[in-house]
Amino acid sequence: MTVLDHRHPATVPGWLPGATAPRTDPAPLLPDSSPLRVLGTEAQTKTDPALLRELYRRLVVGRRYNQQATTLTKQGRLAVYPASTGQEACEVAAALALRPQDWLFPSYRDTLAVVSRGVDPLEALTLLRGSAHTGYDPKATRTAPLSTPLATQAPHAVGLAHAARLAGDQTVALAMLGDGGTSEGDFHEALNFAAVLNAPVVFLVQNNGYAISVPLTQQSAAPSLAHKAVGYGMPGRLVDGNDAAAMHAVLSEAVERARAGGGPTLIEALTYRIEAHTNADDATRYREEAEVTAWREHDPILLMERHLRPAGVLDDELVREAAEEAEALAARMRAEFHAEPELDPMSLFTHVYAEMTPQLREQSAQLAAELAAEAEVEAR
Ligand SMILES: Cc1ncc(C[n+]2csc(CCOP(=O)(O)OP(=O)(O)O)c2C)c(N)n1
Repeated sequence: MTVLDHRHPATVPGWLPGATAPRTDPAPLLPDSSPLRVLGTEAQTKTDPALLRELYRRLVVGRRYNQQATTLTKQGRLAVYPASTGQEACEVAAALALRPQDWLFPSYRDTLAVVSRGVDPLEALTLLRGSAHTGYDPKATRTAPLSTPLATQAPHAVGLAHAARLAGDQTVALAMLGDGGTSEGDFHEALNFAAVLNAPVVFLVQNNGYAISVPLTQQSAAPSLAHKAVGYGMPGRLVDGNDAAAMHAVLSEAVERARAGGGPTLIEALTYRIEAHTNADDATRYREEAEVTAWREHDPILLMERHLRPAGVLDDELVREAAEEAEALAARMRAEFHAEPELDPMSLFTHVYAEMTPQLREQSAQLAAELAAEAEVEAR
């Protein structure tokens, strides 16, 4: 069998010969009409308590990581930080669902998934400090650089997954995107190739309601983003993105299905970006406070506390341990980010064009003059 073999026999009896007949019964690919939940349902009782505790611990540490990184932007220690506050369940479940040999393809909002995978926080945030470098070794960590151009990481993930399958190894690639990213051509091309090639790749779309200030209603008229999977011939899954146990269940199932040769899955996680888009954005200009308040009540950590306490899975000791670990991480971030990053502002102009444009030459001369003037003042 080659990877290009048609997998689905023609399903329309009596249709003309050739490959034009519909090849897939869409029903099994359709997402559920309501998002999957585990916490507070029968499924919670069947979930390994050790996994639930681990998810809780990572959520608490992840929340503190988000808070500390946001504070570092206010102190000028980080140039920009797109916080995943409120979306931590997606981030930590993504990291936990992968095996060490798998590859993660994150977007700029997914540093927590990268850190939760084991990459050093300082290294994971290098790019967001203003460096042109990724900070961590993608090959050693099996983690692609944070992608700022929307959805470009999706075809990269498909290419890597397809190559791994051809090489006969057991690697799965997970691409993380936002709802806005699903309007990009790269997203569609990636899904199409992934399904046609039966590549071992999972697409996780965190639908946090907004692409900066653009609400989803102005982005897509589809019944859900998960429905988009059907048109490409892969299953779509709809999940409560703030339910860490549900996120872990859906992601693990999709990752292991891909590993077993079952092909790609598109997962839409319904979640909410509690903070502004980045520290450079004012979210009060495009959304109501009541909306934020409602989502704060559906917070991923709160949800776990609400459902795991009565079940006896979460106790004071774990709450204290998680809080201590979170504070230790925050203290380490404060200490390590204290030093100024070694950046050469003039490097802004290198590797942009083989030959600089007249405008860039002018701007580069202007910056060089400003830096020289600054140095002269400092030398006095
Ligand atoms: C190809 C491309 N076009 C435009 C932008 C500018 N841009 C940066 S973030 C963003 C919104 C993305 O929203 P979404 O995909 O929902 O992700 P979120 O920020 O909510 O995580 C846009 C349009 C970009 N980074 N890349």
